[in-house]
Amino acid sequence: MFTENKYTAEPFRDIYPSRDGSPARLLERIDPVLYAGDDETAPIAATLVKQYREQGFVILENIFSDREIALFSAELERLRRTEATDTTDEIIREPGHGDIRSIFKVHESNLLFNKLASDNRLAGLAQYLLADEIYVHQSRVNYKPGFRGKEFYWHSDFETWHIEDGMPRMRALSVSITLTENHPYNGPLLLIPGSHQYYAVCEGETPKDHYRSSLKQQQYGVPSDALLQQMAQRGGIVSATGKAGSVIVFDCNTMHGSGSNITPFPRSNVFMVYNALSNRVVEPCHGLTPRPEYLCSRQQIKAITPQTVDYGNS
Ligand code: 6CS
Ligand code: FE
Repeated sequence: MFTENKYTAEPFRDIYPSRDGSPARLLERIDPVLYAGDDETAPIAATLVKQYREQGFVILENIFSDREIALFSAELERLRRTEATDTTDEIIREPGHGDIRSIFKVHESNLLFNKLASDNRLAGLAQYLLADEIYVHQSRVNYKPGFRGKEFYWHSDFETWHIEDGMPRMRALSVSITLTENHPYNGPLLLIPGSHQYYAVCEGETPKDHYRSSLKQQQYGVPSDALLQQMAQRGGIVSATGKAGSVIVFDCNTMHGSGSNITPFPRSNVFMVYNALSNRVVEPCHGLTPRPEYLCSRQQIKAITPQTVDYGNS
């Protein structure tokens, strides 16, 4: 599919086409996974860097202390209570009963999570893996409440961020901090090892204001059953279980999702999405209207300086 490049009036080929009427298929990834130099200067063990490069994700245990997790969890509970009746767009509610599903842009709206965004354990690692200055493309807390927390269907974040936000290349990653125990049974993040090496072209046309439905239940920008089966048969499926205080680091293109939570045990995580400054978003694909700032930093792109953060009694 060719689209006009307004600068050169030359058609340029989108190297990661999707939702353009072309058939569902897997394309080879063109971008590197790891932009960093050698593994020896990494802030994490070389074996973990190797795992991230080969699998598209790595689970780091015991990164945040019990006291830090208690602070983050108390803040999540405070937000859940104080935002109970709030109708701002940044708050996404579960379909039906209306429990809070996600709150976006917490790195801007919340002092504690603003500090967390520059925490060296997260931002320093992202800066190493992406080998560039970084900024927060998106942040959110996912509550995945007990009893009725709904699933997040399979998707590649990059496919959405490329098509709907205009993220040019695969030079971004997510970190998910587990605030509650992620058990095998309360809707943990599911990831397909090695899936980051293939770009799953999705069918269908993006509806207007797609985010108003996709953040509750995603139906566009999801892989076909056949492609999902192919990737899962090739790489298997890993359930990112772990104690609170773990950090799941995953590449922007790693296929992932999570099941519903019908247990009494919430599965709450904080997500920070770091994008390389050289990969800042441009216009969305297919002439789509840019998504709101709380989903995609566009007007407020600020480089992050990783630092040691003392959360004190904040
Ligand atoms: O549309 C997005 O940006 C969001 N959707 C999902 C399911 N994952 C990434 C992101 O939070
Ligand atoms: Fe996602």
